[in-house]
Amino acid sequence: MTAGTDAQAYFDELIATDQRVEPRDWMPDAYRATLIRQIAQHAHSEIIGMQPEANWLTRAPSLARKAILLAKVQDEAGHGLYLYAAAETLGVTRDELVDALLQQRHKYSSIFNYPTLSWADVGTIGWLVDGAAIVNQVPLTRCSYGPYARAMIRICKEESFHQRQGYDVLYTLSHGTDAQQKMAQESVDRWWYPSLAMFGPPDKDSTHSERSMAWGIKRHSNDDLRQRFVDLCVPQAEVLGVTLPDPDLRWNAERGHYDFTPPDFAELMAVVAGNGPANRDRMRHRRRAHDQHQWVRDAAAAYAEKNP
Ligand code: BYC
Repeated sequence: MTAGTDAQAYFDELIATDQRVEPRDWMPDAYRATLIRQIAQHAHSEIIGMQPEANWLTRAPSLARKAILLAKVQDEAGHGLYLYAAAETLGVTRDELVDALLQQRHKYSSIFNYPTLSWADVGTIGWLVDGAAIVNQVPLTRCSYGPYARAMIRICKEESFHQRQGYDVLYTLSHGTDAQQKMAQESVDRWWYPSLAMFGPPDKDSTHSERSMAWGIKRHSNDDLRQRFVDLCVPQAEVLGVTLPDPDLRWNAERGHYDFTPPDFAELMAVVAGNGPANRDRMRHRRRAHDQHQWVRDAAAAYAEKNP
């Protein structure tokens, strides 16, 4: 359908009746731009997000742990590829998206700008970072844009497996020797607030939430999802035997939720602006990998040309 009153009415009807918008459908330019922005940021996060865990591949404590971690990191590459493919259905090319990341015109999740200092960080990333991603992304399986919603179904299934492997690593450490318990606790202490910051700025400062929710792209606000995540983590931390590093964390019977200290949003904005502990390393590594693998892209293009 082409642009015009009918096309707009059809789009409005799809959104109002909670149906899916598909690539063939007319959509407002701002809806398309918002989706490209969010899906691309998500894809870049998966690709950059391979680095912190890959740092421990050569030092995994057993063959089984190494094989599991290798599979997880490869899944993340796969998630990036599904998501780039979903973004491409909106009329943008893979090259444009990759360029936008390399030239830092696009963002990726703040969380991947923190370093992985111990083996326990592999467990904590699975538990908290994949855990936060799942809370954020399960509602995106009902996103109004069909290709993104469908990619999310598959990604969330794999991430729930990732989350359990992280939980298992941490559970083993927190029920191990004193040194292992200390390592698990120290890791949780470092990752708690950056994980809470993954949900984005507080609702009052969120640029896109209101419009994205009206379009059925986002289904819940940043603060609502952050609260849901805290409520889920508290009982899990008890089973793990680790403490969440917030002295003000307590059940509020009136609200039916845990009260908690929000993350430092000034730190979030500084990390997003490029000044986190590992931003420069992450981008340097990504650019180097991109350059070193130019030959793969050239070979694939030459093969495609010879075999139309
Ligand atoms: N980090 O208006 P707002 C994974 C930006 S990876 C960086 O609230 P929105 C995994 C935001 O983009 C999964 N930037 O934005 C991989 C916006 O900037 P622009 C990652 C952030 O879009 C490997 C501005 O701040 N998941 O699971 O309504 C290993 C204002 O924010 C952040 C996704 O990407 C941040 N934390 O809501 C392990 C989920 N927060 O674009 C695990 C998909 C905000 O105006 N994305 N910004 O320049 C989303 O759900 C939403 O985009 C967000 C932000 C909730 C992140």
